[in-house]
Amino acid sequence: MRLSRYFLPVLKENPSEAQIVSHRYMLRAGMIKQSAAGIYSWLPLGFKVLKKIEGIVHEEQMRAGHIPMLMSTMQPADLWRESGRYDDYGQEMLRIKDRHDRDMLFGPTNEEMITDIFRNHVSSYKDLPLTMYQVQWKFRDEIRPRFGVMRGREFYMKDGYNFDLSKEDALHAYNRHLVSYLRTYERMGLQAIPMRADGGPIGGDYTHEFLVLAETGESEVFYDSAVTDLTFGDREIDYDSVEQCQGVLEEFTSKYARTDETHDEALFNEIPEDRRRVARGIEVGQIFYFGTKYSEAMGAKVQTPDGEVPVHMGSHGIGVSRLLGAIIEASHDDKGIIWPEGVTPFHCGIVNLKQGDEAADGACEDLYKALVAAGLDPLYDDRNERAGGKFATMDLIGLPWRITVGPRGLKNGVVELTSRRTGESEELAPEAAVAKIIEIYANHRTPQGF
Ligand code: P5A
Repeated sequence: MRLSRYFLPVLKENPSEAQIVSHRYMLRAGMIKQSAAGIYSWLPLGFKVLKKIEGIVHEEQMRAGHIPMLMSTMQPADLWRESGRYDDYGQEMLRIKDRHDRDMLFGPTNEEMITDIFRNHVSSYKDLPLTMYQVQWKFRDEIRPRFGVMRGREFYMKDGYNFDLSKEDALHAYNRHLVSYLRTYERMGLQAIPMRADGGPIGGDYTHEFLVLAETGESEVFYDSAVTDLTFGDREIDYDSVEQCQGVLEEFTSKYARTDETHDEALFNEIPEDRRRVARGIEVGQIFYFGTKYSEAMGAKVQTPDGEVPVHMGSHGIGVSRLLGAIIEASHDDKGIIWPEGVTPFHCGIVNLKQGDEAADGACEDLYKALVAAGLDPLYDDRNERAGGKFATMDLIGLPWRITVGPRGLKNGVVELTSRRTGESEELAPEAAVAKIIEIYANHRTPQGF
């Protein structure tokens, strides 16, 4: 993309409504525009990152054997009357009447709808196990929408649902989700710690939240600092293996790590004092096993050799739009965002220090074309602007790598390659800079962006 033809409405001033750094930078970098409290339009740069995150989520879900689909955002109230949640959900549910005076709602989650699909089409235990998921807009009329996309009213969620014959099978699905979530967050450059949590309105008392530690997080958390030493890395895992998934779950959840709702002071005090941590975190996902809560209420049963039984279920959510905020909270400095390679909107920036200079323009064009030919997505700042302004924009929007091209360097046959994270630069031939960028992204293969 050439910046002169892109839509990147960068703000020079700090927007007064933004209380935390991720919200401030998302507004300043022209990523989102609020349309009403807690409701946002995704401008091109924000949309690109949102789709990268969604792409990683899809890849990791499908790797775990889960099946993508898409349900409607509008739901009939009757489904929720069957489960008993229509009244329970209260003011957080956006209720709408259609022209025939029928009660509808904008879905805050989809347990009822997927259970309805299941009971209509599945009747034999031979069709189990089954896990389907979607990435879809949700609406929750939050009492206090705040911090931009972090607590929105309209937000983007990956929500998945498993159907199993027994509790044992459903717990394998639970463990499999825990493993796939660990991989998912690490690919986004995040450490998200699974913590024992509370089922809330979804239900079930077997549930973990995934938390990214951040001072601006809305949840208070208590943990053994040893949990922060754990990383999943690039280990191979067989998602069908009960033992392997169980092993990972035990490794990542046996140390004390809990949200305030489930915190137990006596257990916490058993941790050596120098390892006890009380901190704040951003909840970027949650997994649940709730057994037959919905299947019994809604008649989702399967025929087995021993008769008809209700299926065991769980659901699993990732806050896809919230993740943008979480990643920025975890990765920024006072000049702007620092995107991890896995989710960056453009792979690198190209800054032309002297637009209109024949050598500089030509070198930038060549670099741009070579990167595109390698399947990469560079952002070329070809505007007729001062170098200082170009650098400030690149720093704000946070591309992890920048190639700077100027007539002086070109006389010596070099351009400058700079890391946004460390600020370190090296001079090298343009072809070598391209080769280096290609090499960097060979290890951060991300789904095709928009
Ligand atoms: C699991 C999937 C559920 O809704 N039903 C389907 C289950 N879980 S949850 O924990 O309530 O939500 C899943 C994740 O969505 C994100 N999230 C939000 N993101 C932005 N704004 C909000 N208002 C919001 N509410 C929830 C969180 O990341 C949460 O973990």
